[in-house]
Amino acid sequence: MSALPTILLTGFEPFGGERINPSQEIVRALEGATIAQHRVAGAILPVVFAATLPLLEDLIAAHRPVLVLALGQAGGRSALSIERVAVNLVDARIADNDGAQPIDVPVVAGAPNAYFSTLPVKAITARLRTLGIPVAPSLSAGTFVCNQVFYALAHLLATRHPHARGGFVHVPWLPEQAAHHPEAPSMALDTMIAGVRAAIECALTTQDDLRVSGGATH
Ligand code: PCA
Repeated sequence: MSALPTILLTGFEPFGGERINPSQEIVRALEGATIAQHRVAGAILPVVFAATLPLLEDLIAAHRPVLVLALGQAGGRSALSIERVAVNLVDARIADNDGAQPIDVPVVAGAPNAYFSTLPVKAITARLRTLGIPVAPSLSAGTFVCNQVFYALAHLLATRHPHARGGFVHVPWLPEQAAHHPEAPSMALDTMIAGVRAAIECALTTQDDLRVSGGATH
């Protein structure tokens, strides 16, 4: 086992009729890497509502990460989306990979309505922009399995692992996926990998987030 502290990086299997999921490809590329004296452990999650919470619990227990970054595909977005808010709400527009389509139920009954990312969202956005990587802070991770993972992660960290930090980044389609969705934006895999690596490095080396505007008027 490595003596370096661990970062847990998660991605998802393909869903919604796609044959690939860029988040899975990014995890495959970065697992085993060393970033700012930390070792990256990777895991691929199923796009299944029922599986996410127990799986995350097991992964955190096994790796004891100091930082968890979860990744997911957001087809149609043009930039890496650094998510700020996880909501305690599931409202599935499509069925998950197990055929389940829960509507208007909480991720964790009785838990807070929302959690904020504990990663420095603004600093990460600024860093990636300097590197020439399309990026934007995002105020909604949706209400599907990605938001569920983000919420479950934030809840687990807040209630059981307060010293670990965690957040979520949505990534666009890869060009080979966008080719099947006319006019849809995409991003090259190498750009995504560079962006996620820089986001992790920034999170590990930044304690206080930047106080710059990154909000939305609507
Ligand atoms: N994206 C979906 C779930 C899995 C993924 O990669 C989402 O945004 O909820």
